[in-house]
Amino acid sequence: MSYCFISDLHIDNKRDDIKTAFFNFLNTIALNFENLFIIGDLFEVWVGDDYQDQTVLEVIKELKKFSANGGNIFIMHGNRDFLLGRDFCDKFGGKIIDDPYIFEFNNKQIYVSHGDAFCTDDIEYHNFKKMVRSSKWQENFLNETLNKRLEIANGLRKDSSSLNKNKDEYLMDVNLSEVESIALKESIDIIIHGHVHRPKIHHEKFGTRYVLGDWDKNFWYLSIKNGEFNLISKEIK
Ligand SMILES: [Mn+2]
Repeated sequence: MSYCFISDLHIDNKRDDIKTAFFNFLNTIALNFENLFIIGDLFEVWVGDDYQDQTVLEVIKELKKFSANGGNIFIMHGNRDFLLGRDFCDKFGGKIIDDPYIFEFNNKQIYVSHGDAFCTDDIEYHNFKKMVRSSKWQENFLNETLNKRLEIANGLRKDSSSLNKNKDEYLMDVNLSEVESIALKESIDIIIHGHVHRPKIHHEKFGTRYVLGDWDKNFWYLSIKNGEFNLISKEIK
């Protein structure tokens, strides 16, 4: 079995370069893998599966091509696109997976998460997450008109970026004791996550933690093929 992991593309209609890099990736590198895992923040924002601009339609088309070639697509929610739903995934035959997603590979327990759940020092963010992940909030939000939802999402985005500006660096990274305690509790050997935009391979007490990078000047993916793990980055031209 071969697996490819990506996260934090933050696609929106302002970054054509990233969209294009993603489509190139899907039509070349990704074809070498049976399973493509997009583990959060494929999109910069998601206000409901009924929102479809040109960018969204193109993404659906390219993902559909990938599954038509026999590839499996797994989608995990990120902190920005947590409203991605089954309607969206059905359009290209993708499957939504829970965060965390745990699977066994070569007798190793692999724990896959977007990564925001590890950042427990950022209490403000976790209170916000608790609110927007409640079914009540989501139901109310999705009942608003599309324009109203876009307006609310814009407001939330501005709030969070101004809050984050004043936050200490450590708040924006994982809390290592949280990571260790989860790994211990679930007997995990390998953790794969994104979110923090600090791509790196960490050798922790429990095993290895692969942190994916966000797509910006470079794109990042974790390749699991022939039993080997490789965190790879290439320039976006
Ligand atoms: Mn994120």
